[in-house]
Amino acid sequence: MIRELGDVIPVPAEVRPDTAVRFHFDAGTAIGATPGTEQVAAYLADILRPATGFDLPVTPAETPEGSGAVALRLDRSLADEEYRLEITDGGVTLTGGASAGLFYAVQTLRQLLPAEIFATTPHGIGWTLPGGTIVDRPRFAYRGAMLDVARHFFTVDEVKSYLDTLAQFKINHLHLHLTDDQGWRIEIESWPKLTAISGGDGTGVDGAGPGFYTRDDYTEIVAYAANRYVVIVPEIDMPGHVNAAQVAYPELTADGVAPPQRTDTAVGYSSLVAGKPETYAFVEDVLREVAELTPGPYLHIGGDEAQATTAEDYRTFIQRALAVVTGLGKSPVGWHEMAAVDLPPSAVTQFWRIEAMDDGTARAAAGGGKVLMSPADRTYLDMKYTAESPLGLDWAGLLDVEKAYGWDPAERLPGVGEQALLGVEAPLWSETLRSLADVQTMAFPRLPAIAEIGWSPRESRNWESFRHRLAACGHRWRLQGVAFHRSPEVPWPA
Ligand code: IFG
Repeated sequence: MIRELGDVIPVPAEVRPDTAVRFHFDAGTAIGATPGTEQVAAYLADILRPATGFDLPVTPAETPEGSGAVALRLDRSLADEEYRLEITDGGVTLTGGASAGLFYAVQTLRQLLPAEIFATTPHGIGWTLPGGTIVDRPRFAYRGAMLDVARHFFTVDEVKSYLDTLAQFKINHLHLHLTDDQGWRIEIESWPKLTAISGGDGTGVDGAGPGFYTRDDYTEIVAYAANRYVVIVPEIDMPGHVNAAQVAYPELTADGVAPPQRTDTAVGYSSLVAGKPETYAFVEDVLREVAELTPGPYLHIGGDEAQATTAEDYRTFIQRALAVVTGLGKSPVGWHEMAAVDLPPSAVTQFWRIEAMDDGTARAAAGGGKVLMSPADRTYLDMKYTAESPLGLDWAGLLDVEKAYGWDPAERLPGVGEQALLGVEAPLWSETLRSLADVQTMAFPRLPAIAEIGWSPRESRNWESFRHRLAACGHRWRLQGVAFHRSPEVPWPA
């Protein structure tokens, strides 16, 4: 069964089918890599070889004409993430503005092959691509997912698996929520007890989340993400959500007494002390060490649910924390409460609540600041699909696939239009999650909906088309061992 050229998630910007044309991969197909495309060419060969059983040799090709039937080339006149995919009887040409665009051309090409391309052993099925041309580019620069590894810890391999799947939908940022009341999940050499105590046994919700990333682990995640053109955004949540830090270092509390370890799911009860010098020694050391390990431009400082911090202390603290981040040469990201203070130009406000009006975010946008849209009622993947969902919460309402798809970030907040938007991000909080399968079940198929909102032209989005394109993902996820929710909204094949 030949797929339609536009049968891709996210739906491409321009699809020009040529139904008179097909391209068939066969044992003689070669891949030609023009200068600068070698890494993506090797990646393309790697992902096609197992299921096809073809050699698919990669040969250097000075020009596309001199290459094999599949040619990769760069065209610097395109934007980095922009690509062109041209499929003719005689060959396939993948053109990218940079390697990222080429990588996305490969993701699209793979989606146009039969689902069996995800098999790990050779299948005799015909490896045929529909003919025509796709020209594609993202609507927003930031298409993100967030994984809460504090309430429940997920191993390096589990994070890698999540990266493998989300990269297929052209998601290009993974925000790791590394610290919270229940656990501290990243090693800080200058404050070793943060993980020695609050990354150890018994940490996490119900004590079920022990674990932390060493500096090497975190570096491994960053590198793995980068090879999939995903930027890691680390979050150190402050001044609230700090009980785990205070258990490890009581000097971070007002009275110097360590609070009890917390394994429940309450929020809003802990706070750093804005008036104590120890607080800023802590903040400076932690953010410096995280910045050293983070090649990406963003450091997320949290800022949410600081009910145990007075408004004045909150402003004092946030202003100093913002200065530490910009002093490290990074762009600060914060949940939208941060917009209570005047923000530096590079700051990104992450909108997360469900009230339509939030003048802090609108004020930040009016000041030229960028906004990252994560309205909980549309993007929080820890919301239950239905009341019967065994996993997840429901404080922001139930979130089925159609609701996750049927909204637009430019219409969400008065005063926050297209130009103010950096993009969208789908957070997945882990209070109720205990395994990678739980993460996948909550993320798929709703994360692809957020990915399409972040990537595709607004006018090309269509629920009927999307739900049918989603149906084709079911077989692919099964072949990859990715758990997913068989939502009745999607016409999954038998
Ligand atoms: N809100 C809290 C999270 C998490 C979430 C669960 C934010 C920014 C509810 N803060 O969302 O820590 O508990 O849905």
